[in-house]
Amino acid sequence: SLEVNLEDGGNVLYLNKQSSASFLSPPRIKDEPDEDGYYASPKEDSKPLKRPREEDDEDYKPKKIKTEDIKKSKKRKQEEEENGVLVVSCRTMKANLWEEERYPEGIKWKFLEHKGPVFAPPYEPLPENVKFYYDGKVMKLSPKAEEVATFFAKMLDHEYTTKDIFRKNFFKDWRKEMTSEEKSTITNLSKCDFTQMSQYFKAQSEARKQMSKEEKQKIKEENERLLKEYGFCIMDNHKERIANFKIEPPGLFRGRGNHPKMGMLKRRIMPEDIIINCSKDSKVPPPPPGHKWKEVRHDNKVTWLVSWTENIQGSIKYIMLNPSSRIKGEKDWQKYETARRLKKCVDKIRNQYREDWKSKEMKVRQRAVALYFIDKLALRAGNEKEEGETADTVGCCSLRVEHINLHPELDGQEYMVEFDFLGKDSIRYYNKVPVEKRVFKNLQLFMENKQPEDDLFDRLNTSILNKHLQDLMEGLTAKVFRTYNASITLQQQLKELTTPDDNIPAKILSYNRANRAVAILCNHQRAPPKTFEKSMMNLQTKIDAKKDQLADARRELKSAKADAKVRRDEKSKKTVESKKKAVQRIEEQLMKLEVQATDREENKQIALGTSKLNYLDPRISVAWCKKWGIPVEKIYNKTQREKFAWAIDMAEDDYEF
Ligand SMILES: *[C@@H]1O[C@H](CO)[C@@H](O)[C@H](O)[C@H]1NC(C)=O
Ligand SMILES: *[C@@H]1O[C@H](CO)[C@@H](O)[C@H](O)[C@H]1NC(C)=O
Ligand SMILES: *[C@@H]1O[C@H](CO)[C@@H](O)[C@H](O)[C@H]1NC(C)=O
Ligand SMILES: *[C@@H]1O[C@H](CO)[C@@H](O)[C@H](O)[C@H]1NC(C)=O
Ligand SMILES: CC(=O)N[C@H]1CO[C@H](CO)[C@@H](O)[C@@H]1O
Repeated sequence: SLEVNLEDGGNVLYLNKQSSASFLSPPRIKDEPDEDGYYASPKEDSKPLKRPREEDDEDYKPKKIKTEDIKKSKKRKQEEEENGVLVVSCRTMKANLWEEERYPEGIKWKFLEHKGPVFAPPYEPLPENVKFYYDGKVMKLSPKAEEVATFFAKMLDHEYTTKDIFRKNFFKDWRKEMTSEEKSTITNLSKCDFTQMSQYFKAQSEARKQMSKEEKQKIKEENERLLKEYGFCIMDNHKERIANFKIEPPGLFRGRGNHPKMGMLKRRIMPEDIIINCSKDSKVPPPPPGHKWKEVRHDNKVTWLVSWTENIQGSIKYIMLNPSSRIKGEKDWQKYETARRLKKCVDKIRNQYREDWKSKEMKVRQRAVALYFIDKLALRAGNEKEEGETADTVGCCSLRVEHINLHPELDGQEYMVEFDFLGKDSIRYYNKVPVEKRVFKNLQLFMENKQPEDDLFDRLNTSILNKHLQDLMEGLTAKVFRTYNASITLQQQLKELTTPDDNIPAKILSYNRANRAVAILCNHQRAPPKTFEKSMMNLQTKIDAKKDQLADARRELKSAKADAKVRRDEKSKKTVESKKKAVQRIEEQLMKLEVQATDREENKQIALGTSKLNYLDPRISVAWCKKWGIPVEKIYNKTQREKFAWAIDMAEDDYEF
């Protein structure tokens, strides 16, 4: 029997328990002969997997990519040099990547020395005149209880503090910090009045904004001192920047979305929580006076310098090197080299999975359809949850029947699959895509006799899929498909969208458009920033003012011209020239503003950062900049330039992904 759900305009078909897939097929294809045997059920080769909820594919560590690639590149460089091809100078990162001594598999360093972390400043009690009230009466809190109360007070204007879960978690953890007397008095959070505290912190942050130049300079100097002392380590023969040498201060956990742990107390990290990693022959950093490290170890198979376990999720936190460091840069470089290898064998892989759609084994068919989704839709393999994240997010392998709807025909297209599920970071993935007939039919088959909450791919899990990917190509993971597709798409888009005669702002607009095409592909959407409307309005005001200015300038030019016609002297000729220039200049400024507005509007709901940082081979962008004479600063900010230092050094203007 067939149930038609009319709520969605009658478009969506839900199968009930007994329904068979063939009901769903449109008459046109229903009775078609099955030329390849794919319409009949494949062999029941195995029972559906019993599996725990999905694991993270980040955890899946493919075999390392080896030095051969590096050597090959080096050889190619050499050949080019010998053939008289101009080779740009090798600077730091390049030199590091190619020339440096390689260590045996798994060894990350031989010497490591650093100063340990910088701890959050100790708690400073509130001044006497800042009062806390309980049930209308002033109450002096003990230092520990007061500290935790200030965390809440600082967030008072935030929506979080109105959320039930947040309040409940906070109150529970806060009570743990109270004296027994406080505990017996303070029993109802709604009776707590944090207003004075909140006002005090607001006044403080206001005061910080009003600081004098000298005071600001002092803070800056102190930060620079800390950076100089703690911000660098010696790893082998290099002085490297450390990414996050300051430990986060305590506070209340926020979490993304409706995280069940929001509001819980994020404890202060003490030296006794800290594991130090450094080499045996280095100077071990001394713990702060009166304290001890939890442990000092000498593990050169890892790249972290300091680690501890945070109390909310129980996850391990690390202090690592800056992305610009040799180790990070090399990893990044390898990632894109892997994606470039995929480019060479992707056709073969595609042919293979298309064959597998017809397999006699259910397992193989499911794998092949999943692979098709990963390739075509850039879906993630498993659900990469944030550590401890409990939201119901899924990836390709963990898709459930309820996450897709099949439409034999929709929007004038055949074999449409409608996806609707929460992906990584609880971002909704909604997409309607036409798929190949075989994929469609297989999906019907996979959904047969299943409940909405059943697994779509019941004979597949992330490890099986990842293992298969490894067999197809060394180092291949679902992510590599994304990286490959994103990078190649960027390259194509840049070629298509860049107009040689455009000026720099227009070229940058094209670059951003190419970037957006990729971000859309990767589903990197975002809610429009809160400040969006306001900043758009400001920009519009500027544009309007510029237009008025232009009109004035044009009027002046016109009258100068009229004047020159009458007088016909050198002076009025010069005036016309300068008025002409003024008009041109204002026109350019106006255009720049208009381009900016277009860019911002188009960017409203797209987060460019993620793909820029994680999926796009930076050499493509750098090469584009070099080719068109665009300063790299226009497309990468400082952080990004540090991360991509290796690419900025390496890529030439004709680099091809
Ligand atoms: C995935 O399935 C395979 C085969 O049944 C099994 O050996 C493996 O433990 C499963 N992995 C996970 C993480 O469930
Ligand atoms: C907590 O205090 C609020 C405000 O005074 C009150 O409305 C609420 O009923 C109290 N809750 C309990 C459980 O006493
Ligand atoms: C990249 O993904 C898109 C979206 O599925 C697809 O249309 C395109 O063909 C892919 N490009 C390559 C080169 O794989
Ligand atoms: C650079 O841009 C990224 C977003 O891609 C942002 O997170 C970072 O703070 C920016 N850094 C600087 C120095 O502006
Ligand atoms: C993972 C780990 O703990 N590795 C090493 C850390 O350092 C100690 C002390 O040198 C070693 O015993 C561990 O094997």
